[in-house]
Amino acid sequence: MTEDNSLAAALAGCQEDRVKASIRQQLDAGVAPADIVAQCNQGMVTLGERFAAEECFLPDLMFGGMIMKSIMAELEPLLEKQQQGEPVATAVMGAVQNDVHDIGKDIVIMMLRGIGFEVVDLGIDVSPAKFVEAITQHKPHVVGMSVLLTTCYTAVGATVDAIREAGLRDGLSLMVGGAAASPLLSEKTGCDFYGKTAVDGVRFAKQLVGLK
Ligand code: B12
Repeated sequence: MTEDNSLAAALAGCQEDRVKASIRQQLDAGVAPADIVAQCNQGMVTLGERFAAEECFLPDLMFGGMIMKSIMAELEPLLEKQQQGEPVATAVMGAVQNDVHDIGKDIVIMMLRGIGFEVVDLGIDVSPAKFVEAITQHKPHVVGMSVLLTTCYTAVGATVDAIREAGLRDGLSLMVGGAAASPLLSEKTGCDFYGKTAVDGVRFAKQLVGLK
């Protein structure tokens, strides 16, 4: 059997030194930072599968998360800033109530900022009331909810309902993403868009404000 020497495999195995060496090597070879992020996403998915199969445990998820965060800190300044000057539009993003996973949400934020959006990051475990408060204050074009736990499905619906009840739904676009999200969840909860990846979310946001 041949050994998998990929970056994704190194991250899925929480092999920090191998992850760092691979990233350095790829950056030196001119690989685009966004491609490196995509390989890391795959590694995190595999790490989750190993956790579900009891091949690794919670401390491994935590360590994997820490490695991924340090990768993002390194790559963020390298992701091409395509838009300078005044923000082109505003977005509000958060991980829904009871969900503390923030790596994917932060990638979406990083990419939206890269195309010139001003992004209000509400963080993790964001209650419906907090989303409503931020929408009232910042008047965003788009709101993004991140959900990685199936137990948090109801939090997506509760957030959409709270936004509607506050009279803020008209003219506002709602997108949902994260490992537990799906087109069905988006449809059932009354969102406008489901994004499988951060790139999908950015494409949706771009098209909303007429950016090419
Ligand atoms: C790392 C990790 C953790 C870390 C999180 C660290 C952090 N700071 O985020 C810690 C250790 C805290 C953790 C805790 C738990 N976790 Co966890 N975790 C993961 C893991 C391995 C990786 C998540 C990740 O960062 N992926 C990488 C990012 C880049 O991917 P992503 O978030 O999906 O985001 C991408 C897209 O989805 C998209 N996206 C994300 N958000 C949005 C939003 C919008 C609007 C758009 C358009 C796109 C978008 O963009 C990103 C890039 O393309 C996943 C496995 C998986 N398959 O996701 C399990 C996983 C999500 N966790 C799981 C579980 C069970 C838990 C715990 C309950 C474990 C426990 N027993 O305590 C707790 C729950 C804590 C809580 N209340 O939230 C399960 C969930 C199962 C389920 N069906 O609900 C998973 C799927 C693992 C598994 N296979 O069992 N976890």
